[in-house]
Amino acid sequence: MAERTFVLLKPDAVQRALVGEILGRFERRGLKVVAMKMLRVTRSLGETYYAEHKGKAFFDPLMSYIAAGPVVAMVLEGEGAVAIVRKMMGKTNSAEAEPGTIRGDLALTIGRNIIHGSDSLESAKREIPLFFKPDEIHAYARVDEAWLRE
Ligand code: D4T
Repeated sequence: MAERTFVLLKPDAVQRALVGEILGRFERRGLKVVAMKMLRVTRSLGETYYAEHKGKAFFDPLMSYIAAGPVVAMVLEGEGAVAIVRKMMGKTNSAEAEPGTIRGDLALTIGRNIIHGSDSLESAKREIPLFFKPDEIHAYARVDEAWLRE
């Protein structure tokens, strides 16, 4: 069954011009982009999004990092999308991420790990509405193929 996952390309991914590189990996794998936008994460959105980490030592640096510049948010669709994206990203701590993964190839530290992807279907269901209204998500099957062929 096709499922949807939430992916956020963090400010350093955008600033380092890695959006195309990362997006290309997901597209080549066969995942469909069904929603995408560039935005700034406000303090209030950041606190809601990372609510589970409030009170931890890394929370304030994490807030500054996520709000430091524009991010690219997206919803990816495909069979097993949640687990596949997590596997493609590699470990949260980029220093331990395997070569071949996004973090293992493109990032060095846990504090600048360039990307987020939902860790479960439940997380995806919580995160997607924080960033997208229902009418901003475009079911791939609804694309008018006749029009594209002309
Ligand atoms: P995100 O949410 O960025 O995809 O990360 P993960 O889902 O892989 O990991 P997480 O929730 O445990 O961490 C959220 C975010 O906080 C940063 N972080 C985390 C940090 O700077 N220092 C730390 O010790 C931890 C645990 C990195 C990711």
